[in-house]
Order: sequence, then structure tokens, then C-alpha cells
Amino acid sequence: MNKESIEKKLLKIKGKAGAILNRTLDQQVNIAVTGLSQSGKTAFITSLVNQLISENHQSELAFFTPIVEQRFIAAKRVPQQHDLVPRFTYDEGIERLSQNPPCFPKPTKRISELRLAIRYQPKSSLLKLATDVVTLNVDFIDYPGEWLLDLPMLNQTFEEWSQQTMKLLTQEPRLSAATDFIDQVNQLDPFAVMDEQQLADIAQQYTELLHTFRNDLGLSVIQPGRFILPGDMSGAPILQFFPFTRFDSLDKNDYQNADDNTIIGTLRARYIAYKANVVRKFYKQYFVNFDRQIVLCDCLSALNHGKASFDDLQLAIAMILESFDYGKSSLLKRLFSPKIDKLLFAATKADHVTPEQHANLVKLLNKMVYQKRHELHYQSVEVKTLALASIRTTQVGKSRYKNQQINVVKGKRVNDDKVITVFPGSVPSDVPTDSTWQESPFNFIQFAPQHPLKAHQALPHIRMDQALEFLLGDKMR
Ligand SMILES: Nc1nc2c(ncn2[C@@H]2O[C@H](COP(=O)(O)OP(=O)(O)O)[C@@H](O)[C@H]2O)c(=O)[nH]1
Ligand SMILES: [Mg+2]
Repeated sequence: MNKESIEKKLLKIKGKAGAILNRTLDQQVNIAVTGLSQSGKTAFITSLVNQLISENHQSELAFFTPIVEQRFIAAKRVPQQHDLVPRFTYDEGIERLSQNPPCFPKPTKRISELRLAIRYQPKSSLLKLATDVVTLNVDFIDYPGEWLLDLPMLNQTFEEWSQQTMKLLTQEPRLSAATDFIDQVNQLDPFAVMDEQQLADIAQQYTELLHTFRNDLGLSVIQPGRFILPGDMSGAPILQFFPFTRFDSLDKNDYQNADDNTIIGTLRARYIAYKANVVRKFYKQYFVNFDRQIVLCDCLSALNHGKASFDDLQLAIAMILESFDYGKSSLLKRLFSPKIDKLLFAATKADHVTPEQHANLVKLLNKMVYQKRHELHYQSVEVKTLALASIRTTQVGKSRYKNQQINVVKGKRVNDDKVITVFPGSVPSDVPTDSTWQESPFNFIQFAPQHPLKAHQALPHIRMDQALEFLLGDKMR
């Protein structure tokens, strides 16, 4: 055989091997993005997708190795995997950021999905032998973090859940807002035959209470999570239950034997149905398929709301962490077989503070994430924390203050659309003490984009490349 035909033959073998490898290699990854409402999920996915598909790599991704090593070829959107899951509305988000004046993408309140096909040149010798270009399909799944707060319910009876919820409701800051609701439930005769409308009304009152906790008090522990983000289950009887307030005074036997058509029997039955058809279903249908998870936390807003709000965020993070506890005895492991191998916690909206504060923001986040380190068994799950801005809306400058140079940010304040230059304040590196809360309340300002996004321009960001590297870098070797 002459040299030419040997080369031809080799190329042919390479082609065949490539085809086989392409079929057998793991070239698909599910990346789930979550966080409590307003934590920045929509902004995060919009930016991440935008960074990857921006033409000519105008995006600044200095920490994303496939780009640094010039192996990244292109990314494009392709039809998503599941027909029944709503589409993540990327175009609408970009449209809003491109209009004049620009605004943030509209908030979404349910699960959604988007698939990117990323083409790159492999670095690993095995893949390289087989093929010159690999396609990695990445599915991004956006879902409310409130849904993870429901996991502990799977381990609780209606009685236990009611008692635990009442503990929260009868303490400030919740108590003042909750007294009307508690009075209403106290007046019920639990063994009376239930009235559909009455239960619907009280459930509605409980739901409104949860909205008050979230929106007015800035609290994070909201249970059941679906009540404030019901999606297409809005108004369904499965969401029409609430904690019962007087378990201590109920006769155990009477409760056990209560008929399903009594008030207490109906509440119990709906609670059980909620666990099975809502909570369990989410974990079985979606959660078990996630390969990687990013949890977004808006620590700055929690600081703004004060001690009660911040403490509640800590509690919520501890509850969310239970979904990643893979220890042998964990609830999660017993019920499902999750496969998440990387977990990223990110403090969002880092553009609201000056860059030298980012280290403190990460330290603060670490305090919250690792508080349960000794109890939880992450085992093979790699955990990382980061401070980022999905969409950077401020510029950093210098200013003189008391004869010293300090960093300041310039941006358009959300409240009044004024462009201001300020030092937004220091971020504490640890959970603030009682006296810190009293002496110097936090007041971090929210900023909105100033300039419309131009066509083929990538969104400005902070550390999105580090998030990309953690989530995808090793999948693109
Ligand atoms: N300045 C700034 N604001 C952000 C950023 N991400 C989110 N926000 C703000 O937070 C709000 C909620 O974000 P969104 O992504 O809708 O939160 P979601 O409810 O978790 O999807 C947005 O409307 C913005 O006002 C960011 O990177 N920078
Ligand atoms: Mg959203």
C-alpha cells in the first residue's frame, strides 16, 4: 500500500471509531439552576447562554479553559429534550435587555428548560484519536428553590409538620402577621364535616400569609413551596390545606380514626397527597436526572431586610442542603438515587458592591453553606462557592473619602432610575452580631442596566466564566 492509501485507510478507521465513540460517550449533561424567588435564576441562565452563543467570543471568559485553549468552536440552541416542560424564554429576556431603556428579563415562576449544543475540539487523547470535533448537549433546567424546601416534609406526618410549622408561626417575625390565621384555625371543629369553600378560604389565607413572609418580611423558609409558586396547580384542592394549630389538645385516637370527610381528615389526606403527587414527583421526575446543580443566593437583599430575614435565609440554605446530603442514612438517598456530582453555591448581584467586598461576600456565603458540614455527607459531591453578577450593571471607579482612595460604583438605581456614584457599603465576612444589626443596618442599593445590549454584544458579567468552568470545564476535555 502506498502512503496515500494508508492515510485514507487511517482516516476511514478514525471516522468509524468516531462514530462508535460518539454513540457511546457521555456527551450530554443536565445543569439545574435553582434559588429562592428573586435570587437571579432567570438572569443567570440568560447570561450563561448569551456568553456561550455570542459570536466571535466577544464574551469575556478568561477562566473558561475550552476558550482559553482555543478549543471552543461554537454553541447554538437546539430543540429541548422534554416536550412537556415549558421552554426557557431566552429571546424575550434578551429583547428586554436590548430595548431602550433596557430592563431585566421578566420573572418566571415555574420550571423551564433550554438545550445548547456546544461544539469543541477535544483535548483528551482518547477522544482526539476518534474525532476532531465533539458535540456536548447541555440542558439547563430552571426551577424554584422553594421546591427544595419541601423535601423535609417527606419525613414528616401531617401532625409533625403542623407542629413544626406552628413553632415558626408563633414566633416573631411571623407571629404578628399570623395571628388572624391562627385564630381562624383555632375556631374550627376538627371533627366536623368539612366544607369545601371554608377550607379553600383558609388555605388562601395561609397562602397570602406565605406571600407576606416572602415579599414584605424577606423571609426564605416558605412551606409548602408550591403554595406561592403553584404554576398550573393554582386553585387545585391538593394545594388547599394548612397546618392545624391545636394538635396538643386533640385526642390521639380520635385523630387517628377521623374520617376523610372531616376537616382534620381532609387536611391530612391533602397533605399526604401533596407529598406524593407534588414533592415526590418532582424528585422522581426531575431531580434524579440532574448532573450538576447551581444554587443562587441573594445574600445582599437578606442583609438589607435585617437579622430575622438573614437568619431565615440561613435556615433555608440548611434545608436546601438536605437535598444534596448523600449519606447512607439520608432521606434523599433512601427515597431516590440522585447523581449530582458538582454543586455550586453562588452569591448573586455582586455588581451591587465594590470588587474588594466580593471576598467577604464569599466568606459570608461559606459560613452559611458549611454550617452543616459536619452533619452532611457530601461524599463524592464537589462543592464550590462564588460571588458573581450574571448581568453587570455598574462600573467601578475611584473616589477620595477622608483623604483616602476608595472604590465606588456607578450605576442606575432601580428605585428612581437615577445614575449615581456611591460606595454601597461593606459586606460582613461573618454572620453579623446582634450589635452590628442594631448599630449599622445594611442598605445595599439595587442597580438596573444602563445601556441597551447591542446586537452580537455579550452581556457584561462578573465571574460567569468561573461558574462555566466549574460546571462544564471538565466535560469538555
Ligand atoms: N444588578 C443586578 N441585578 C440582578 C442580577 N441578577 C438578578 N438581578 C435582579 O434580581 C431580580 C430577580 O432576578 P431573576 O433572575 O428574575 O430572579 P429569579 O426569580 O430567581 O428568576 C432581577 O429582576 C434584577 O432586578 C445581576 O446580575 N445584577
Ligand atoms: Mg426566574
